[in-house]
Amino acid sequence: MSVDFDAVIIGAGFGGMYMLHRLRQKGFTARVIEAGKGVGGTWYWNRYPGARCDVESVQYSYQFSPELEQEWEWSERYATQPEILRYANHVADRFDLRRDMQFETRVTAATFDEAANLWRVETDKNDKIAARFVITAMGCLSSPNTPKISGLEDFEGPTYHTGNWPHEGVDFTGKTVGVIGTGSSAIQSIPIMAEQAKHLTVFQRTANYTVPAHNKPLDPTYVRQIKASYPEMRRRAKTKPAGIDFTINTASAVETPEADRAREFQSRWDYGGLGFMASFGDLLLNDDSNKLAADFVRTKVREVVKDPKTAEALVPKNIIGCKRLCVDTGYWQTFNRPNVTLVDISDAPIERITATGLRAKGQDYRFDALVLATGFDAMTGALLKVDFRGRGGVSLKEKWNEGPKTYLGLTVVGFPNLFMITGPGSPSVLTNMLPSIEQHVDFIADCLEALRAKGKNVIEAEPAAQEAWVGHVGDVSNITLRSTCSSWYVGANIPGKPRVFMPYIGGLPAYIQACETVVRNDYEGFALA
Ligand code: N01
Repeated sequence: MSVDFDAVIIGAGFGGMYMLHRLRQKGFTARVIEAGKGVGGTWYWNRYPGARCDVESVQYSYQFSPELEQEWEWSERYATQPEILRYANHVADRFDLRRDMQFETRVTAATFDEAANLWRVETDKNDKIAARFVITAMGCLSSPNTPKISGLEDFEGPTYHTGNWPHEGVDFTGKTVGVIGTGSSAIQSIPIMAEQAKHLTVFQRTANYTVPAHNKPLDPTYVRQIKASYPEMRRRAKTKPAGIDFTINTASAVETPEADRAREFQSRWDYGGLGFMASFGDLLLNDDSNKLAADFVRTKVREVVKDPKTAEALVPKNIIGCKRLCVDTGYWQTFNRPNVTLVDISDAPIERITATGLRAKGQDYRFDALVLATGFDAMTGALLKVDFRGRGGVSLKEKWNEGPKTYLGLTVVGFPNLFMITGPGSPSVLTNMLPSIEQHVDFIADCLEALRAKGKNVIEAEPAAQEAWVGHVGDVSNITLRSTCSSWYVGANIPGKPRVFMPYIGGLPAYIQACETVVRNDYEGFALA
């Protein structure tokens, strides 16, 4: 039985683009199917004001091509969404990727044909494609969550979701705006929207931790130094749990003398960014250490926000690092503006959306436009929108009824020849996504090449190997405080979603080692046929 392509790749974000490039280099044929009109994935959809990456631009970039590294010029410490999208388009042009991409098309179903050992892929444009392998590159945060608040359809003004922002932009000048949510997307967009809007009302269910970005234009001397030593920086980054090259202090916060501790927190704060969580080695392991870091940030809120009642509402109450730490520019300062109101809804959910705004805590709020900064059905949401059917016609949805189970976050028992880039059970969202994506793509491309060399055309995870990996992912997550609180990491933001800590928290170096051992032992844990 003939195949149309060796592989169908779903998604033209950073994962899908590099996957196509690597497969071509190895002589495989592939077709990328992408729902959007262009490349970029996350950076194609998340166009809300203020969107930028919380990993520094020189690190949030591909490393597979030294030429690309040298020729691309990042302009700021943290790149904006438009700049990252320009980079994605540059990569697509430079490596001539578009000729194997089909845009404005959604994969709706993929069924494994056991007789022919291939996948039959269907799209919303009525394509029927036969491919030996299917590789998902759909992103971990790509299925926007619109909460089921009653009356949402009654609102007469425009409603925007940060994860699916209009491409032409939105001008809030002279408008009153309501924002639901205070996660990373909200924390980045609220300061910009507040500058434009006549009045901004922010509805906050959970106060969040945020650290200043101290964003700035990149100094040409610094860029020259980075470019002269890119391989060393990338190598160092791969030895760090998050795949980001920053200094990790392994000392315990509680065991460090108070003055030294305060100095460490303050210097991390002054430097800015996600490295704050690396101030001490036990912030996510020891309640008391976590509280010391949390209290440091709580003090900062009170120092910045002038109205004591608003400041207390903005003080985060849960553990620091439970949710992904946010990185902001002027977030708390925004609440000192006369045109911004914070409504604390932590003790009572929004009652309903109305034609003119919303009703919360017995009070009606009116606004012209509503912004939902309400996040995503993370890690499994996009995957389960496709009707994947493996052996015996069993659906992935059924298989993951009690939460996702994978071998290495890459494959699933009963779904031969299906690979996931940054799937649940891989480090993905707990790391710098770019090096994690490249590691997965290289693993998959090498695997396909090894199969070809062996004259095999089917690879499938073995049940015992998957059980062992799922057990390991669970065991390491139980060591950290992160698994003890509610976040999208455990699916807590989606009503009815099984509570499972989805990403692998053992760190990128441990994960790379696990994958390398599997390859060295001739694809241990996989059955080849
Ligand atoms: O989404 P979130 P996000 N009523 O889930 C609230 C990445 N990211 O889009 O916390 C009222 O964090 C919800 O409240 P609560 C990053 O990994 C990266 O902001 O559930 N409120 C919360 O405040 C991040 O972690 C960058 O109580 C409701 C908010 O909506 C991830 O994307 C930038 C509600 C959702 O916050 C997701 O961030 C942006 C309801 N019914 C995002 N339902 C970078 O810098 C939800 N909420 C790379």
